[in-house]
Amino acid sequence: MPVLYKCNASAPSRIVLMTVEILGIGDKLEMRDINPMKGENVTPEFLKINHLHTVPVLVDEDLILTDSHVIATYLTMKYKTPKSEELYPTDIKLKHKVDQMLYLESTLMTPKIIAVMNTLKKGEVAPTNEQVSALKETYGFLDKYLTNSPFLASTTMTLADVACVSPLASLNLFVSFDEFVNLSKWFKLLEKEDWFQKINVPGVKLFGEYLKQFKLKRV
Ligand SMILES: N[C@@H](CCC(=O)N[C@@H](CS)C(=O)NCC(=O)O)C(=O)O
Repeated sequence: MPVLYKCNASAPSRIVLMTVEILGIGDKLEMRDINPMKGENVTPEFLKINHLHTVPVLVDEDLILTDSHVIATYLTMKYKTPKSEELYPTDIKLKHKVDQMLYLESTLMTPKIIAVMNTLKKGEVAPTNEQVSALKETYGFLDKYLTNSPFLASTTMTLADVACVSPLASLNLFVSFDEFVNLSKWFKLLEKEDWFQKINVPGVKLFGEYLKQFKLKRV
């Protein structure tokens, strides 16, 4: 049985966990918790599996995948469920629109969580002005994609939405996205979903509890 190493508080892990939930394949994977906030990602045993010391990681026999987006697309393609085609379309153009948003998440969203966390760990109580501006720029980018479309890459929900809503819920603890009307509307729509309530809500709550020690001032 493939093993998924994950941390519920971490946005990249939640991308995979929400995908698993939507596909309904929780019984096909063995879940193992690795908490980077407790240093469990830098033990010799875990480094043997992923020398990048990040979660999530999927181990499927001889295959080790160490990126949330790749794990999510892999699982969607490996376990063909009635949701697979909609989540990650095989149509070449649609598929690449989804991929494009996965890369956008990977480059513009999760790295901002890490940057703000590094600032907080240095003793600051809020993101820097530059981080706030950059974050609002990213919120604006997403908002624009949603001007004429209810979802980020297609007319229906895809992995693009799942991948972006996960870090957005964490980033929202640092800088509110309330002023971005399309983004807020889209978030509220996804928030109603069972998979969001089951995975994202408790995961973000855990992250929020971890943040308490930094006396964070939300912008
Ligand atoms: N691009 C990776 C990023 C994963 C990542 O940065 N995970 C963080 C948790 S949010 C982590 O494990 N950090 C621990 C570390 O870098 O030492 C993905 O999408 O899977």
